[in-house]
Parts: sequence; structure tokens; C-alpha cells
Amino acid sequence: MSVLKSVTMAARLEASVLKSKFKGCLLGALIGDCTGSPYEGDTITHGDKLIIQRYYDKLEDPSFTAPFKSYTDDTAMTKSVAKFLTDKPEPDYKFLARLFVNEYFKEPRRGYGEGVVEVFHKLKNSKFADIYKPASEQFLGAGSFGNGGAMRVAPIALYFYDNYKAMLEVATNATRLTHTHFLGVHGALLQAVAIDLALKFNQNVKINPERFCAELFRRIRKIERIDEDTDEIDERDYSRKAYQEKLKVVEYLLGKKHDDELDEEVILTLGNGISAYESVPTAIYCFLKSLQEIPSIQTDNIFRRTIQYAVTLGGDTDTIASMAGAIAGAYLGEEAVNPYLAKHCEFSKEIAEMAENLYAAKVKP
Ligand code: AR6
Ligand code: MG
Repeated sequence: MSVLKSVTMAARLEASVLKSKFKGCLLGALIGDCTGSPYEGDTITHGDKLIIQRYYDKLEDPSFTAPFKSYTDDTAMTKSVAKFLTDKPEPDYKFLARLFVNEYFKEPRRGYGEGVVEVFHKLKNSKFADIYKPASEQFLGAGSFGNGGAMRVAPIALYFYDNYKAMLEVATNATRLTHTHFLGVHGALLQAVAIDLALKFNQNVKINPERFCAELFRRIRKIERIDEDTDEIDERDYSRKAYQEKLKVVEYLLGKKHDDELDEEVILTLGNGISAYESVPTAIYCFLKSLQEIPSIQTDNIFRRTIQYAVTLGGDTDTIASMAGAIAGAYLGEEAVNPYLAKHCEFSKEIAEMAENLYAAKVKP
């Protein structure tokens, strides 16, 4: 079945299925964040992969009673984005900026990026006079290309599931409050588009990874082109096609046989860093690769496999697993989420409620 046909079918998803997918998506974002954060910054060896397998086995074991895993800035900011959508009838970006800042000053030790903290201070000190100015001044005016916009975009992709144009517009404006570099913005849009596409697949229909990737490529090409037109870019600036190039690599890697060396190649070519460019395509790859069995990971569950695989790549594990988990959850819905795995994560009950509120705010009875 073609991707487009599947998407059309998905427009007719039953209400209960849609609600379950909203919850699956935000739970995926949370679980990837909480369970990935203990491995943040690590280089993962073959032995570590076995330990990570046992770690997830334990988290899914009903008799395991260790304290929960804490969430980080990924979830702190995702919470604010969800609230921004549910609490106001129209997008109010000053409200969102205030939510980000309040959340940060309430709990500053959630692992925020080093640059973005400066934006929060400037927003607060300027009393939110010009909400886009502090972000535009980052990195000597270049703007941040960190993955902070992408890691928190899931609620926007869900809320605007029926209005693609609005989804791209709101995701852009919400990202630019902290990230103005085009790689940061396009990365957030690619993550939103991936969630949107996954959401619209019937969870019982098998996704063809190559076709999914080709559809993403088609959509990101449009997004990267739009900016070329408006910004009068030098044609030789190939980085303006950065995400198209990355998706070509995703497709190439999907065609290769799995072994530990392939993981090395994934890290070298797609990346596992804190820039959007080195993490959003990686998260998409983690999801698409996990649609099939991975020899080093023992589970039948695609949702868990996606998150576990993302963590075994090391680097920015919490954010990459969070983004990959959001895509997997949007496809599979809440039913794919092991309740014990969820219970081991701080805020899992609350994030599921936030997903329900988001659904209720959108799909009025
Ligand atoms: N030039 C040089 N370095 C940059 C640039 C740039 N234009 N943009 C970003 N960086 P930041 P985030 C580097 O602070 O995106 C946390 O672990 C720079 O080293 O905007 O919100 C989160 O969980 C900068 O400090 O934060 C995310 O996983 C860093 O990228 C991750 O950090 C992050 O950019 C990114 O958070
Ligand atoms: Mg992170």
C-alpha cells in the first residue's frame, strides 16, 4: 500500500484509536527521556548493550520496585507546549515563552542545554518585551541549531493532526522562541512531520520503512525549498538540503545488514549529538529500523525496541530516545506501552492525562 493511501485511510481513524495514539506519542516521548537519561553522553560497548537489555527487561518486570527514573528538560518543555495548546483557544507565543521560563526557574536542574538558559534569563529580565529577540541573538546571531525545538514538538504534531499547514506554522513559531538557526527549525519540523505520518498509519498496517522514508524526504524537500526562496540563499550552500541528505543516509542504512559495526556507521553518518542535525534523522532511523527485529535486542514490542535501540547508540540518549519513542507511540498507540515500563517513569500518569486533555481540546464531542 502506498504511504499516501495509508495516510488517507488514517484520516478516518476511529476516535478511540486517535486518543490512544495521542497518549502513546506523549508516553513515548516521556519514557525515552526518563529511561534514556542515565546513559546520556555515554559511548556504548557491546557489553553495555547486554546491560541495557537487562535494564529494560527489569523495567518491564512487575516485581521490580526500584524508584522511578526522572525526566529531563525534554519533558519539562513538552509539558509547556501541551499546556500552551490546551489552555488558550489560539496560539499565544508569549504565553508559551512564559511557560518555558517559569518551568525553568522552578526546576533549573533538569539538564537544559547550555545556550538556551541564557535565552530564559533574557526573556525574564526583559519582561518578555520581544519574545523572539533573545533566541535570535544566540551564538553571535547565528541562532541555536540544538535539538531543543525538535524534542518538545510532539504535542503540536498531535494537536494539528488535521491541519498540516498550521502544524508547520505553529511548530516553526514555537521553535523560534529558543532556536532560530534553520537547522534547528527544520529539525523540529522534520520531527513533527515524522510524528504526523506515523500517527496516520493504522497501527495494524505494517509500515514499509523505505516508503515512509521516501514520503518524509518529499515533505522535507518542500520545507527546505520554501526557505531557499524566502532567504535568497547562495545556491552552493548545500547545507540548505541538510535533512534531505540525511534522509538519503537513513534509507541507505535501512538497507544494510545489522551488526555492531553498523551501529558505528550510524553514529558516524547520522550522529548521536545534541544538534538537531545529528539527532532528528537518527531518531527517525531508530524507529524505522525497529519495525523489524534487531538481533541484539530481545523483545517483540516495536515501541520498546525503538527506545532501547536509540539508547544503545549512546550520545544524547534521552533526547534521541524521546523523539524516537514519540514517533513509535504515535504509530502504535497506548496499547503498545508496557504499563510497568511507564510506571517507572516520573510523571507518566500526568503525561497521559495531558495527552487526553490535548485530545479533548482538539476533538470536541
Ligand atoms: N553554534 C555553535 N554551537 C551551537 C549552536 C551554534 N549556532 N547551536 C547550538 N550549539 P541549546 P537545546 C550547541 O543550548 O537545543 C540538552 O541535553 C551548543 O554547544 O540551544 O535546547 C537537551 O536535552 C549548545 O550549548 O540547547 C538537548 O538534548 C548546544 O548545542 C540538548 O541539550 C545545545 O543548544 C540540546 O538542548
Ligand atoms: Mg537531552
